[in-house]
Amino acid sequence: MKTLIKNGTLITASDTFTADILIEDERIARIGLNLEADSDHLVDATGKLILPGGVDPHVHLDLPMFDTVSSDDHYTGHKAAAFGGTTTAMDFVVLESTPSGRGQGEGDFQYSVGLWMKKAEKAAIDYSFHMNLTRFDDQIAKTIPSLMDMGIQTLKVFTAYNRRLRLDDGGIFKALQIARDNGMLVMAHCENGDVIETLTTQALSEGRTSPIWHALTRPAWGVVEASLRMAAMAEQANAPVYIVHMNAGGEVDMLQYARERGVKVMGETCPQYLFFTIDHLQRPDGAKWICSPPMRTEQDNARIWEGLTRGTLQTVGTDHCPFFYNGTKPIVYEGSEIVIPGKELGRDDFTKIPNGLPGIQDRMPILWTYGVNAGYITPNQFVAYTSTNPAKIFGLYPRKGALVPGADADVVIWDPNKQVKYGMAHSHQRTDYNLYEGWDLMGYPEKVFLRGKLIVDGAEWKGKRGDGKFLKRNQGEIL
Ligand code: DUC
Ligand code: ZN
Ligand code: ZN
Repeated sequence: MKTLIKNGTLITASDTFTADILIEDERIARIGLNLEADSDHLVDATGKLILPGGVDPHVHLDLPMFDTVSSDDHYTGHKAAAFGGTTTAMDFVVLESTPSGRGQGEGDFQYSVGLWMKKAEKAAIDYSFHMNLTRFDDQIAKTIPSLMDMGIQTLKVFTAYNRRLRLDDGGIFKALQIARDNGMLVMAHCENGDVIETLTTQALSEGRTSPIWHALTRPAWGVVEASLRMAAMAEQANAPVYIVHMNAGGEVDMLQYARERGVKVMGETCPQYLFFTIDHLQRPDGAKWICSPPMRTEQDNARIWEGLTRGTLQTVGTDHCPFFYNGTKPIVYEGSEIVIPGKELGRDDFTKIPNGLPGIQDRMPILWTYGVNAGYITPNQFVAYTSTNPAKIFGLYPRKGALVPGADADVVIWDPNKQVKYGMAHSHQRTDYNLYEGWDLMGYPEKVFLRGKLIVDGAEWKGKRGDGKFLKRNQGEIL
């Protein structure tokens, strides 16, 4: 099957030029001027932009949390992603123990990946996994490299969530060394677990239970300090590290400080840290903005923008981890009523509010209007942050994140003049609210191809469950 897209303006991470693209089956076959081919489909993209499909390096689909689960699964979350121009998503495997018991190392990894593979059978876009490294012992250490055989070359570590997800610094340091020796990459959630634990206990004992206390018990200095600590450990291990969801201005300062000294540290931010502040948690519906790390201040927003403008940061992911705001009231999704317990679980206690926000669909359209149109980043930086850089860092480039012959034909036709009053009316994220309700957008995906198949055509969904493929990843690049 051949599709010829004529006269579009191609935007890559480095160039902008007018050309035609010929797609043959699942790949880009040719790019050039005045291409002629007897194609099955001809698309006139005059006045439109052509982008490589977005790559979201950080999502949490079907993730059990507290007494519920994140409300998008590998079908609904992927469908929403596609409507926002994203054609590859990476989520995190929870490290479980085999039913026969703990400490089996490779067995636990295989078992856990198997559970996630099963969940992802309904995938609608391409996907891969990171492994949450939430325990560390000799057996685990020995078997970490076996993850590479499963196409997983990334380990996520946490400096917070004491006694649940956190590793001590010794474990993190050894994980960095193992990653270094095997061409793997450590991703780090940086907060200060001890400070959070102490402040949370104190807040609860003083009866402070409202959403704002979620932010007040997770101070910005904790992430600043933890990010610098992580960069310092990476340097001492001579390993690269990727810091997820950078949220504080001081954290970007630490990233810049470390990178200027040659430390192989890379940083990701997410749209919520560019637009929202701790004040949103003071609203009556403040629970909608509860995620970890929390929202900060306008000064932090500004410093993170500056990090994107200057290129201190490398990627924009989403940390998409949606929950219903009112999980007692059904919504209609694809014609069926659905309700999943959500933020109301923590009505009387902020520590019981499931942590996480929707954003997998919002990322590219919101960043285009409020990043590119607003003059913070160029269209090429937009492509770099949302597609090419994540593809490079996570070992998918140039199969993903590139408009070149031979690449997967994950192609977005983007209408830069399309005006949209954004919000629930446009959202396919399976939850009952959208953080960007009523925001005016200019520029929006018009058609989205996944490996040559048109899966989004305007407002029409043409994809289906099972269209998405698991991507075995190679060693990535250090940017
Ligand atoms: N933070 C969240 O808010 N949700 C999921 C995981 C995380 O780190
Ligand atoms: Zn995290
Ligand atoms: Zn996350």
